[in-house]
Amino acid sequence: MLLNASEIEQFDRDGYISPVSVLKNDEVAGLRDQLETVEARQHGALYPEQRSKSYLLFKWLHDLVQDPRILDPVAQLIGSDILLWNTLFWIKEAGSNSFVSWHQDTKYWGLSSDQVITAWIALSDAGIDEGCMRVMPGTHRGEVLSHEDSYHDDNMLTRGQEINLEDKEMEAVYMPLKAGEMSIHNYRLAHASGPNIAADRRIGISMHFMPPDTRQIVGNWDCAMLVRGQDIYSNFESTPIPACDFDPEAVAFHKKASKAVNEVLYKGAAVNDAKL
Ligand SMILES: O=C(O)CCC(=O)C(=O)O
Repeated sequence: MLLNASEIEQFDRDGYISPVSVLKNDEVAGLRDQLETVEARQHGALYPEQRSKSYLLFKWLHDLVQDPRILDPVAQLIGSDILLWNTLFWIKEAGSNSFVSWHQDTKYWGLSSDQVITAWIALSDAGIDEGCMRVMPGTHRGEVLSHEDSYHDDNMLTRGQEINLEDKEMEAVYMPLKAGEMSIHNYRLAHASGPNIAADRRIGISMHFMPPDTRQIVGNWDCAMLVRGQDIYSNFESTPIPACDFDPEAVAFHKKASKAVNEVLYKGAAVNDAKL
């Protein structure tokens, strides 16, 4: 499952790689079933606060983020000492208008490193009709662009933050994925996604990995999970290991962790409409 030299070169030049095969069909079906069983118990949806730092709530996700098929390519890109900062669910229901406006995550996550990367794994097909991600190649090497907060109801981002790319949209590249595949992008790369006009839900999980010398420079406290190698810096508090889904100790920690992420993401915002 290792990346080849031209994929690594593309990642450096363009800021993304897609698709990378990770899970077999039966594995995808098993994970989707675990997620949808929880949703069914909760009247059909995750609660907003369950979208982030969810590897503390779901044992299966805690296991998934340590899968060598995900970590081997990540290690090729950022080195063999790896912290997981966050995971986020990105679920667009069939026929929904949910979208993600053009943005760069560097602007909002409060992380000091240029090397933070997002691995986004599909638990259902995520093609153009399903509203897959689009990226603007090379923007990870430029400035952090100016963002406006729109607070659009259908925008899945916390503040509906948006870069105006106007005439550049033609240069954007779609990253369609089959269920079980992932894309990887640098968190400074401008990215967006459109509505889901297909008949199935689009279920994605983003996993945010960083080298351990990264610091949280906006929030007073933050946590992360060491998924490979060593952390000689201890800039982030280590997260507990959930023994099962909704392990009480991990759930209590998740409350503090997701609140801390929420405070960083909404720092300076006019409105906190608690999308996470
Ligand atoms: O799922 C999407 O469409 C957007 C995801 C995203 O913005 C991210 O993973 O950083």
